[in-house]
Amino acid sequence: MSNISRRQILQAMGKGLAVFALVPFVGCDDSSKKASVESGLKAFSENLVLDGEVITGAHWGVLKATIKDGKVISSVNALQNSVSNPLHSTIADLIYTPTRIKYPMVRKSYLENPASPKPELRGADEWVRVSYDEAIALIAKELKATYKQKGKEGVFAGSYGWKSSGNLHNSRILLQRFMGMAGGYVGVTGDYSTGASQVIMPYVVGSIEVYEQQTSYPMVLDNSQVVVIWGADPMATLRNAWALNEGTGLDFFEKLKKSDKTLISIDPVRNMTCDYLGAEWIAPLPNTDVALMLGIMHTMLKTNQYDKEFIENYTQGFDKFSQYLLGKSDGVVKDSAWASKICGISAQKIESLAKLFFKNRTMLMSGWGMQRAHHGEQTHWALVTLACMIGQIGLPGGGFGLSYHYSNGGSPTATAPVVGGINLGNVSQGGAEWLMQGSENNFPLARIADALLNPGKSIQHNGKTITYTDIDFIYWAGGNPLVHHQDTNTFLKAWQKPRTIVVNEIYWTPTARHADIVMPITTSYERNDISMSGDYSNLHIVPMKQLVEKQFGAVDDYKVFCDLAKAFGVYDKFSENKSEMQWLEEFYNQALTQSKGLLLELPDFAKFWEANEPLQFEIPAESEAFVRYADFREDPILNPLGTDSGLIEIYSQTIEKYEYKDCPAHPTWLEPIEWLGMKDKPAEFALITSHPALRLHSQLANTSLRKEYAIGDKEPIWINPKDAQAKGIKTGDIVSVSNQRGEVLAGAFVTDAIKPGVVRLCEGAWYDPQEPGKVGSICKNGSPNVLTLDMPTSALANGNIAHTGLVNIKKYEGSLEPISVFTPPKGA
Ligand SMILES: Nc1nc2c(c(=O)[nH]1)N[C@H]1C(S)=C(S)[C@@H](COP(=O)(O)OP(=O)(O)OC[C@H]3O[C@@H](n4cnc5c(=O)[nH]c(N)nc54)[C@H](O)[C@@H]3O)O[C@H]1N2
Ligand SMILES: Nc1nc2c(c(=O)[nH]1)N[C@H]1C(S)=C(S)[C@@H](COP(=O)(O)OP(=O)(O)OC[C@H]3O[C@@H](n4cnc5c(=O)[nH]c(N)nc54)[C@H](O)[C@@H]3O)O[C@H]1N2
Ligand SMILES: [Mo]
Repeated sequence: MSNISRRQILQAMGKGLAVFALVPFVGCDDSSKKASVESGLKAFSENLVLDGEVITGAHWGVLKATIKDGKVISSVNALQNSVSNPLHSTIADLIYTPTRIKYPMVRKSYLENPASPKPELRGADEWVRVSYDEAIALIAKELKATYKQKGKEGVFAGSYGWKSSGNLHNSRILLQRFMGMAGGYVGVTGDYSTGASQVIMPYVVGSIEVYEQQTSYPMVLDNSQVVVIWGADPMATLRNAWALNEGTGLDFFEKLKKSDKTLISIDPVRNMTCDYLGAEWIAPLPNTDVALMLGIMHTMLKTNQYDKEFIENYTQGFDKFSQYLLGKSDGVVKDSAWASKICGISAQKIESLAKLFFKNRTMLMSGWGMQRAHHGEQTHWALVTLACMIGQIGLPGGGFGLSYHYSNGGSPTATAPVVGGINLGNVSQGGAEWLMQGSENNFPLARIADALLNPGKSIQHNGKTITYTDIDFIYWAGGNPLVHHQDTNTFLKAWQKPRTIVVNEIYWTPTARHADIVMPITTSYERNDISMSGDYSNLHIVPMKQLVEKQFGAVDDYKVFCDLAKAFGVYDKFSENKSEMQWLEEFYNQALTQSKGLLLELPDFAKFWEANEPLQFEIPAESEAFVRYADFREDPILNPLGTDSGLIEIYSQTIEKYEYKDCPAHPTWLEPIEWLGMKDKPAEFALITSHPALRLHSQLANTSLRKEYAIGDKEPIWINPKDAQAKGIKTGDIVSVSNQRGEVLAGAFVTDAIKPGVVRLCEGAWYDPQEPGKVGSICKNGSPNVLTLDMPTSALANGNIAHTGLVNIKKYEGSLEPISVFTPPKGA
C-alpha cells in the first residue's frame, strides 16, 4: 500500500498491474462506448482482465480479486489488517450463485391486467419473462398512470437499504434522482439503525451523535482504564462499514484485548467481542439497561461520588432528574435494589460499577441494539447522563461513544480529498422543484406498514404531525424490506395495498419474490465504480474496476434509470449525457481539485485507474489525538453545543412541551410493551435479533458462509442450557419459535453464552414461507421479523423496536419441508 504523500504517489503508480489478457467490455450502450474512447483511457480502463488481480471493494473491505479465464476464483483483503474478516472471500459466490435474477420478470397476474393485478397473489404467483424493453415500457406506463391517478403522493421511493458500495452505482440515490425528475415521490426520514438515538440526541448533545467521529482509538488505548462495551458486538459489526471497510476498528479491538485495561461487556448475550476480549460479562435482562443505569446513578448520587463540577458547568436539568432518582417526583427510589429487581443484576454489582466508573478513566462504548427497543430514546439519554455524572466527557479516553462499533468510528481522519458521488440532481436549477416538495409527505421509515395500511392517518413525530398519503406504487432498489421490517405478517398485508411494486434486485430475495416487476441487476463486480474506504477516516480512494462480464441479462441500476428517464423525457438531466467512466472521472476530479488545497499530489484519473491500487492518505498527529467534546469542555461558552441551552440537556424543555406520554422530558425507566419482568407475559422468552457475524443483514445469506452457521439448514437460535433442558431441546434440534404474531422454524444451538430466559435469532435470515403468499404462514428458515413487534419507540422518534418482544420455543415435531428460498421461484 502506498501512503499518498507528495512524491511517493508516482512511485506507487509504477508498481502495478499484474495484467494480462484483456477483452473489451460488453453491455455498455453506444454512448458510453463512444465516451470512453473520447476520454482517452488506456487498455486497462476499457478492457476486462481475463487473468490477473483486480482491486475492488464492498461494505466488508477493500478487496483484491483473482481472475482466471474471465472468472473470479478468489478474493482477499487488499489492505494489511491484523484481524481477518471471513466476509472477504465471498465475491465469487456472489457473482455465480444460482439465486441470481437472470432476466426482467413480471408477475403473471400483473402482466395480464396491471389495472387490477391481484396483489394478494404477490409471493405466490408465477413469473413471466419479458424483454428488457418491454419491462421498461411497462414500468414507465404504470408509473405515469399512478402519477395521473394519485399524484406524486401515490408514489413511494423511500427504498431503504444497504445496497452495494460505490459512488456511482448507488441504487437508492439513482432511484430518487430519477423519481425526483420524473414527477416526485414520497420518501422517508431516519433509518433502522439508530431510529431512536438520532432523533433524541440533538436535544441532548446538539448533534445526531451516532454517526460522528469518536474520541480516537489511539486516545482510548493511551488513556482509558476501564472500557465498557455496552450492548455492542464490535468484533461482529466492524466487519462491515457503510462505504468500504478499512478494517481499523477490528485492529483496534485486537490491541484493546492485549492491553491491561479493565474490559466489561454489558449484554444479555456473551457475544463474540466479550469472548474475544475475555471481558467480564454482565448480563442484564433485555430492555432494562435504563433501570441498570439509574441504579448506578442513584448510587453515585447517594455516595456523593459524582462530578458535581461537570454537572454544574456543562449540563442543565440535573436538579429535576435527581428528584426523579431519589423518588421525590414519583415516589419510587431508583436505588440499586430497585434496579436489581428490574435488570437482574445484583445490587452489589450495580454499586461496584458506580465506584469503578467514577474512580477510573472510563469510556462507555455503546452499540445500538438497545435503542432498537420500545422507549429506545431513553437508553442513550440515560447513558449520556451517566457519563455526565462520571464527568469525563471531553477528556482523553473518557466519556461515552455511540459509534465505536460501527464503520470504524474511532479511526482518526486522514488528510484526504473526498471523491464525489451521484446525487439527487440540482434542485436549484429550476424545473426540478418537486424534489423539494417530494419531502413534505416523508414519514419515519419504520412506520411503513402503518403508512401503507392507513392512508390519511396522522401521527405525531418529533414535535410535528405527519399525515400518510395514499401510496399505490412502490419502487425499491437496494433493500430487502420483506426481511428487514418488523412483524412480517402485518407487513405482508400492507404490501398488498399498492397496485404496483417494482424491485431492482440482484437475487431472488424475499422482497423480489413479492414484487410485480423485477429488474435483474448487476453485482458491483460487473460494473466500474469508485469509492473511499473509511466512513470516518477517509483513508483510501479505491478504484472498483469491473471484474467480469455482466451475467445473463443483468443490467446496472444506472441503465434502468437512464432508460426510464428517456421514457419520461428527462434523460439529459438524469444522465447529464455522461457515460459510466465519465462520471467516475468527474468524481475523482473533485478529489483531485481538493487535493491541491491539501498540498497533495494525486495522479490524474487515467493513471489512478490504470494503477489498480487504492490510494492511501496519511493521518496527521492532530487526528490521532482527537478527543470528542474537548473544545466544549475547554470552553462551553465559546464552544456551545447545538442544544437549546448550549449545554448537555439532562432535562429538555422542548421535549416537555411535546407532552408525549412515551417520551418524558428526562431519562426515565418506562416498561416496554413486552419484557421478561411484565405481569401476564404473552410468551416465555425474550427475543434478541442481533446483527449476524457472517452476513450483512440478508446479504451473503446466499454464499457458502451459510454452511458455517446454519443448523438443520435453518437460522440458528441460541438458547441457554437450563431453558433447553426444561423444554427437552438439544443442539441440532429443529424448534418452533412463535408468538401471537407468527411462527418460524429454527435450528437450536444450546449455549451458556446467553442469559436464561433469553433467545437470540439474528436478523437477515431470508423469509421462506411454507405457504408462499399466505399471511401467517410458518417461515421455514427462521426470519426473526415474523416474531418482532411493529411499533414505534415513541412519538418522538418513531424508531423500530426490533429487540423488544417475547416468544415461545418448543421442539418441532411436524413434518419438514426443504428450504426453498435459495431456489429461484416458479417461472424464473
Ligand atoms: N429484527 C431486526 N430487524 C432488523 C434489524 C435488527 O437489528 N433486528 N436491523 C435493522 C437495520 S439496523 C438495518 S440497516 C436493516 C437492513 O436492511 P437492508 O438494508 O434492507 O438489508 P440488506 O440485506 O443489506 O439488503 C440490501 C439488498 O440490496 C441488494 N443489493 C445489493 N447491491 C445492490 C445494487 O447495486 N442494486 C440493487 N438494486 N440492489 C442491490 C442486496 O441483494 C440486498 O437484497 O435491517 C433492519 N432490520
Ligand atoms: N457482521 C455484520 N456487521 C454489521 C451489520 C451486519 O448485519 N453484520 N450491520 C451493520 C448495521 S446496518 C448496523 S445498524 C450495525 C448494528 O450494530 P448494533 O445495533 O450495535 O448491533 P446489534 O447486533 O443489533 O446489537 C448489538 C448488541 O446489543 C445486544 N443487545 C440487544 N438487546 C440488548 C439490551 O437490551 N441490552 C444490552 N445491554 N444489550 C442488548 C445484542 O446482544 C448485541 O450483542 O452493525 C453494522 N455492522
Ligand atoms: Mo443498520
